[in-house]
Amino acid sequence: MADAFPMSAGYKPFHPNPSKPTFRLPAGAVDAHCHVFGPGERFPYHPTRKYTPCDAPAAKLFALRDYLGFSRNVIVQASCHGPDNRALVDALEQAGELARGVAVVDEDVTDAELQALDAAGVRGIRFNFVPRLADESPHEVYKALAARVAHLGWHIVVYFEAHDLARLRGLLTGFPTPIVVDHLAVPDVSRPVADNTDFTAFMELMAEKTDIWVKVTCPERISKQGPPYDDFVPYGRALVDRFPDRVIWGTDWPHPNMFTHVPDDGQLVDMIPKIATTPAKQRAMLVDNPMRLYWAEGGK
Ligand code: 0GY
Repeated sequence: MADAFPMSAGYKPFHPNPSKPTFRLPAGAVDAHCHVFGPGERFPYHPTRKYTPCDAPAAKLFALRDYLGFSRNVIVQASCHGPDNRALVDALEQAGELARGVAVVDEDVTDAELQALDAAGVRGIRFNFVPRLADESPHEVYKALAARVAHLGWHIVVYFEAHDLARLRGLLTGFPTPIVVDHLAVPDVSRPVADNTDFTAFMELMAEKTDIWVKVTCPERISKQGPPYDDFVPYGRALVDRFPDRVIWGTDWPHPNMFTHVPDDGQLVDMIPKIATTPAKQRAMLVDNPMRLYWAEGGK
């Protein structure tokens, strides 16, 4: 039978057999950026998607969580499922208290649907400003959605690239919710940290607005050098050192849109002590911060 959802050309599936990390994660560590994809037969990919991933079902994610030594996951809706959050909700229902979610919704979402997502464990919505992944909506749409989810105590996750900060700054700082920025705001890591004006502008924004958080994630797609991603380290460390209470970390499994290489999740975990250089910083980034953001009512 023909595959209904053939992967995008050149797309590399996730690592079949990642290494066991030598770094021991602190008890209660949260993988705060990961995805579930399909399986397409049960949860079809969205007609508006810009890529078709490999299936990466919840059972595989939870097996990886246990293998790497994490306790919990924050599962982020990716663009290939559009605003159809069924695969996400199914994963959250399977995980119970061990996972929270970030959904994607459009302006037609009803309050009852938002309430149902909240009951399933969703604590935020994601706005994707990366053109290769999503088409941008009029900014009024984002403002209206942010106002609606503020009532639920949720936050907004934003994915944009460093050069776009100046354009988006006014929109982002107007949201009445906390903001969580994906993947360090995607800096150009080929430049020294101190000479990178886009990154400096982002750090200044974080200094000014104390309800902006950042994910120190995705060396596999931000690094220009490839594994072991040494060029990513000074950028991650700069954020952890300056904002230790507002950084979170995640694997980004199953690493959508990798065309250059297949990341080894164990190797990604082994980067953590290079970025968060003391046990106190590691505990903040991996446990205390994501628990505050996603399990504010207390985790079991
Ligand atoms: C990520 C990164 C990517 C994909 C998506 O929504 C998405 O499809 O976020 C990417 O291709 O950079 O967050 O995992």
